[in-house]
Amino acid sequence: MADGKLYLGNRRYSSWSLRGWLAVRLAGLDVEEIVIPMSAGRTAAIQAASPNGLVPYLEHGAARIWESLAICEYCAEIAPPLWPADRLARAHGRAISAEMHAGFGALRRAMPMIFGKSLPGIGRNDESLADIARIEAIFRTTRAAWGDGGPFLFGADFTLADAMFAPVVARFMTYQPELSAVTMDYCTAVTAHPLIAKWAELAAKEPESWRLDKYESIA
Ligand SMILES: N[C@@H](CCC(=O)N[C@@H](CS)C(=O)NCC(=O)O)C(=O)O
Repeated sequence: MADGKLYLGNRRYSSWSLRGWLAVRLAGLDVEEIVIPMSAGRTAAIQAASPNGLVPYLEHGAARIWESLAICEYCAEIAPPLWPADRLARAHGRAISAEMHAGFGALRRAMPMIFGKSLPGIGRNDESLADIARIEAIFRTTRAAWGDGGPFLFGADFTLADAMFAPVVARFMTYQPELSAVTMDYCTAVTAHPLIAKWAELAAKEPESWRLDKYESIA
């Protein structure tokens, strides 16, 4: 029997669910995944299941954890290598992850995650492009300081910082803004990660009836 439950939204749309799911899977927690199809507005079944009415939401043993970043930290206590071993690198990883968690609203609004869809050129405005420029600076400076030895932000290991930025990579693949070679290489590596490939496979299998016009009508 599993040790708990992880509540998620549609894999096609729920960027925060992707972050929580990556953390839980990277930590190797044995939890049942419950995917709740999202509505156009607030989803009654999500509000009924989760204390803050949002997904991801993790029940693991007696622990009850909502908010993707809190789920990441819980998973890192179980699997410490999910943050970099070096204290300065770890502090930087937490800073950029917190920045992701708190910000980039313009990018999120203009380019919502629609996993597997191709919408090149859509969603570009001054604010979303400014968010993209800041994200590219994060990728560039983090990889320059700590990325030697592998393709991810902190080198060979896919850390929680990579998990926090994985939905941004998915957006970049969908909307294809102009990106530097450093960002493109990073996006290629994240997309090829086995857990991202697994998420893509499961997203593609979701029923057509789960699709939401508010996202699918973006063109
Ligand atoms: N700050 C939250 C954001 C979570 C969030 O906004 N989740 C969305 C799905 S991506 C949600 O549950 N929306 C409610 C709904 O669709 O009913 C976190 O980091 O977990």
